Amino acid sequence: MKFIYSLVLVLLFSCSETAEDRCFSGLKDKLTYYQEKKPFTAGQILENKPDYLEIINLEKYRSFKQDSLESRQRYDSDEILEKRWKTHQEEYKIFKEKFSDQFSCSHKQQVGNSLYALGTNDLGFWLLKIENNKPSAYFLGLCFSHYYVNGIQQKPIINGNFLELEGSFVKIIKVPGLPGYDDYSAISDGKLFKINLKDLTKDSDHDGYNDIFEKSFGLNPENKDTDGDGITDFDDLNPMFRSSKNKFTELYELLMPQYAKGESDLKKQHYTFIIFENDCDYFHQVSPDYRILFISESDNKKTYYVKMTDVTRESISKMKKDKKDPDKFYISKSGSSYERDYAAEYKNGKWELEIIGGIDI
Ligand SMILES: [Ca+2]
Ligand SMILES: [Ca+2]
Ligand SMILES: [Ca+2]
Repeated sequence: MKFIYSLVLVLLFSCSETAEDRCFSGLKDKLTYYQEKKPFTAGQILENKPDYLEIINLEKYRSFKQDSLESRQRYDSDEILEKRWKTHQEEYKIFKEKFSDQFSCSHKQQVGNSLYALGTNDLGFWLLKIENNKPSAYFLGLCFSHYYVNGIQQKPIINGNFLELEGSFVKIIKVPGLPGYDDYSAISDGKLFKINLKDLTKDSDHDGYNDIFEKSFGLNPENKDTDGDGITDFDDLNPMFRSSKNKFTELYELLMPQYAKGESDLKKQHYTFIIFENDCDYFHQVSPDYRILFISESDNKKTYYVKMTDVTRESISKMKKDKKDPDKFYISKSGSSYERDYAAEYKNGKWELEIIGGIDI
């Protein structure tokens, strides 16, 4: 009985926060301080590694330093770089086409009827596969902040039933004066990251996203329609939440970044998401032109992957009410190189935005 009682209390407590609290800044806001996360040790990375990942210590290997110097080719002349870029474009043309140019690709390999490559985008590493003309991408769930995959692999990446990638454990080094720009240094070299293809390609709800992707970002791997709005996760531009229309969702839609590509191109980009860290219900209800995912502002509601990996590039703040005018609000948006502060006024069913401040870096 005591247990039930405390459970009820916890539920009451957690439900007491309203949309009002989550969307508007005010007295109830807790002060949060930005805290630089202490980098993991090799031991901590091992302790927290995903279950499906096997890590083998190699005796002969390319070090992080050697690999990052050679594979980035930063000292080559423009001419050589351009030539190499053209060769690469030609070699990976089929991946560029099939995956609508969403990944940077490497380590192409033909196995029977299937063509594989390693893909990288803002979210992380993916195994790309083209079989019978059909493209599939499988998220690896290895965070950039811990795992470095060598640019030059000594062996083919598919070995029997396994994906095998040589690399290192790394930590992020923040570059002073360059926010959002991360550099890395090795904490332990000579690793082989090995994942069974069966575990990697598992898609329990058959919606097109592997379980590892869904778990990493907080979608439901057992239900192909996470938010129950009738659109499957793979086709839903806002797969976590049901979209709705009201004046505050309209304000968030106005402030979301705009992209030049046509709507149909963006709809085809099933593996490209803009990620917002925001708990506001109105923001969650937007109807975007491109794929979005939300991360909770509170650390204990984040998945391990997004807690460890910085995947947000854009952010939009809570709203602040004007003290006198009930139709006036203050809100700001920012990216890695800018911040804009707006006064937003709701007049005759429309928002009028005025820039009232900001910075460019
Ligand atoms: Ca799935
Ligand atoms: Ca849905
Ligand atoms: Ca939805």
